[in-house]
Amino acid sequence: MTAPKTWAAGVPAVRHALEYSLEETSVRRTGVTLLTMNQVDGIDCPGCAWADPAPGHRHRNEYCENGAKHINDEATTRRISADFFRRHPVSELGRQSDLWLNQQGRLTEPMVKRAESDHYEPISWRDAFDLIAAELNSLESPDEACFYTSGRASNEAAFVLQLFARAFGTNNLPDCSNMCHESSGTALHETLGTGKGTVSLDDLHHADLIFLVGQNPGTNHPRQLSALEEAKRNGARIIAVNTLPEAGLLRFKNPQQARGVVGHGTQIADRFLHIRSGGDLALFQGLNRLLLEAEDARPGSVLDHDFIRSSTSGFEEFSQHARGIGWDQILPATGLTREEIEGVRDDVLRSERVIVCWAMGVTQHRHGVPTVREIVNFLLLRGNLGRPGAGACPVRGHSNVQGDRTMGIWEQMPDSFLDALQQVFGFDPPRAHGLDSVNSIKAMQEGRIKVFLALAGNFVRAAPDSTVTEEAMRRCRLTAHISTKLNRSHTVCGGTALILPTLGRTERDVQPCGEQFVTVENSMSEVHTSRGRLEPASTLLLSEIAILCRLARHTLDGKTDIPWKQFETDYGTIRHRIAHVVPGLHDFNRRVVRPGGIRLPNPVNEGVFATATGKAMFTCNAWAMPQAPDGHLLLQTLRSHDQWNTIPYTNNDRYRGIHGSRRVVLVNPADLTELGLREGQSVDLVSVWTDDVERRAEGFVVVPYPTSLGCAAAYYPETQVLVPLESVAEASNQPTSKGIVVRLEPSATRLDASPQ
Ligand SMILES: Nc1nc2c(c(=O)[nH]1)N[C@H]1C(S)=C(S)[C@@H](COP(=O)(O)OP(=O)(O)OC[C@H]3O[C@@H](n4cnc5c(=O)[nH]c(N)nc54)[C@H](O)[C@@H]3O)O[C@H]1N2
Ligand SMILES: Nc1nc2c(c(=O)[nH]1)N[C@H]1C(S)=C(S)[C@@H](COP(=O)(O)OP(=O)(O)OC[C@H]3O[C@@H](n4cnc5c(=O)[nH]c(N)nc54)[C@H](O)[C@@H]3O)O[C@H]1N2
Ligand code: SF4
Ligand SMILES: [Mo]
Repeated sequence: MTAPKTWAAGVPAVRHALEYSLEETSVRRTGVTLLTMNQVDGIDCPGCAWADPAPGHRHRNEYCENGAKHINDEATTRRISADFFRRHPVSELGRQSDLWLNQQGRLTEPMVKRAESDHYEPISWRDAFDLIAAELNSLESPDEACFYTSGRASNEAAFVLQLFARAFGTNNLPDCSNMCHESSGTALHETLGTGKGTVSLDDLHHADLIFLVGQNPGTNHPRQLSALEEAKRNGARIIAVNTLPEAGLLRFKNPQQARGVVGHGTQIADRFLHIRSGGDLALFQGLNRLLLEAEDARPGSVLDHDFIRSSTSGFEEFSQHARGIGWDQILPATGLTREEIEGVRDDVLRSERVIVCWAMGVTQHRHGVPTVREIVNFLLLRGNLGRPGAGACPVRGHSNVQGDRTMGIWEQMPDSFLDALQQVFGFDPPRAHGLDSVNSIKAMQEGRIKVFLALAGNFVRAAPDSTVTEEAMRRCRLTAHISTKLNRSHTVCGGTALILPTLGRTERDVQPCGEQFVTVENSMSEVHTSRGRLEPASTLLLSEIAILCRLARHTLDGKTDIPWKQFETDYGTIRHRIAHVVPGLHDFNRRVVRPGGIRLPNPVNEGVFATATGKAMFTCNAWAMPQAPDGHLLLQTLRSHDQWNTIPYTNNDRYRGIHGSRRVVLVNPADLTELGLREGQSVDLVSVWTDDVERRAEGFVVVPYPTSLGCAAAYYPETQVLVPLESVAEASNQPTSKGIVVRLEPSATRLDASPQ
């Protein structure tokens, strides 16, 4: 272990990215992919959903260290052949680590594992489609199938998948967003009438004050740091709210600019609030109370009365409720002093334009929805919505997670979308809401879901309660994964299991009508193209769209008039239909190829609030303070600097000074003393839940770390086993990957045994 870093990016970051790329791929492939990454007409980074600067303002190297790692993880020259599966039975693969499975390289041909066998064996594409179609058509109801999507899928693939699922007859469309920003979507829909953020990159550049709440941009959205640096040059102040002093929140050395490469870099956060786990609701409640009191003291000078009157509802009730929350509630819940919160109020009062950014440190708590609602209250008070330099910025994870939702990947799409599908395609889409991720697992457990098909992702590792989830998955009659790389979900098989290998985003996609591109939507609602450049990893790969269209043809067999064959040969024909279904994408084919693409309109920015009251809604949110009983801690499960979600790339976490192991638990030194634990000790993490089932993750090394008091941190997905399936956020049903009550027990596991 070394001391945690107090700065992010700069030269070592670029060097690490290149070291990783040279190890994984040939020099030429690395160069081709990186130079076209995030350029107009190039490959959209398959990493996070951060937006690109406007065309003409992009650097030659418009990517970050982690973007380079993600792209090279896909562009690896390692291959998994049929022989690999002959050598490795599924039972053995199931014992390998997530890191090892990913390191084996790209999947190259369709494989099947039949009920009586412990091996995957080759299968032709045609037989694979027949097999899935036969299973689907033998179901008693279409609702016995579910179709999972991970946010890397393109708009076109996502649209085709939901169309297939709905034409088949179900809205069972769980997705990774159920586990990611569902709490944001739920709260924003209710209060603003849209599930999306309201700001652009340009807004960030021109804000006076930016909050970064529960997010780690240095690792998870590195180019956000460039935007923050620009905002600071324009005079913005930045307030970071986090349970950990993350490297990227403190200092940033911009590798794209000479002054970032030498010197001390930019101090990003002007104010750092070292908050208790789950204290953000109370923080914004305290802040809102202070703003109301400042208005009392100087009437007419603090709140935006015009905006409140014309555009909001519920202010009076909210105002009364907010004044009733006492400092004896706010201070213990946040772990902050009153002076610290008053300091934030003063920053707010000095700022005309305020943006709040947030991510998993907010959404993955039991009270994630009320926390986002309270952030909205905060923005409404001073009219920080719908005008330049101000607004709500839920920072999205996967590169196209937002686009997938726009395309209809949601178990509860509104009737207006279903009506449009009906009009364009001439079939009756099912209207009853389908199953989300957690409810799909419950349905598998109960034998109500029999077929599971995934478009990308690693569902069994992304979902909570590993033991329960894996058992549920094994109860399915058929599991099928459209994937680029091997992961644990391929080893947790239903009666029959299929691997359907596909092109990655880096690869050239040639169809009978010529070379195709796809489109994606970033966190700021900009829809643009992505065009692969590399030769496909294998000649047997099909594109995601080809796989889905052929599956739809085999399954539906003439039951609809949907032109699946045409869709497969020319993706422009899919976009042509999307243009008639999705508001804001009219004339999609022509507009999307323009440099920079299309910015989808956000009704909030036009003063339109599609809420129950037709206005932006103030809400009254009950105060909450997550608490662990004596001898316990609140655990957050988070990402290291060297992983993509469920997939570790190495066992290091450079910015946090951790090397060589992921089975570590970060604990405040004062908590260690109180718990009688010491640095380097091996402990088991045991979570506590109402059902009395013991959930245990074995063999973690204790690392003293400046987390806030009472809060521990360990990596996901290794800690997934600890999160009870029943432990979900109120109203959004999102698993609580943060704020899990655990105790640390001295471990009986030998450290070198390195369990899964
Ligand atoms: N390199 C890389 N980039 C990624 C990903 C990846 O795996 N690797 N994943 C992508 C995806 S899908 C997503 S959703 C995003 C996730 O991006 P993040 O939300 O940044 O992801 P986490 O690693 O979960 O980090 C949560 C952050 O919130 C803080 N936190 C935890 N609990 C609390 C709390 O109660 N209050 C406050 N204020 N802070 C808290 C943690 O200390 C940490 O800094 O990243 C995307 N980008
Ligand atoms: N405990 C805990 N659990 C969490 C979280 C947490 O913070 N803590 N975070 C949650 C969040 S925010 C998210 S988004 C989910 C992530 O959940 P997922 O999106 O399901 O997981 P990933 O790890 O991103 O999926 C990686 C796999 O996607 C496949 N893949 C990669 N690229 C492509 C492609 O181009 N096409 C296809 N077809 N396949 C591809 C590869 O096979 C790879 O192994 O996990 C959630 N679960
Ligand atoms: S910030 Fe996100 S989208 Fe941009 S290069 Fe890095 S990983 Fe890719
Ligand atoms: Mo995510």
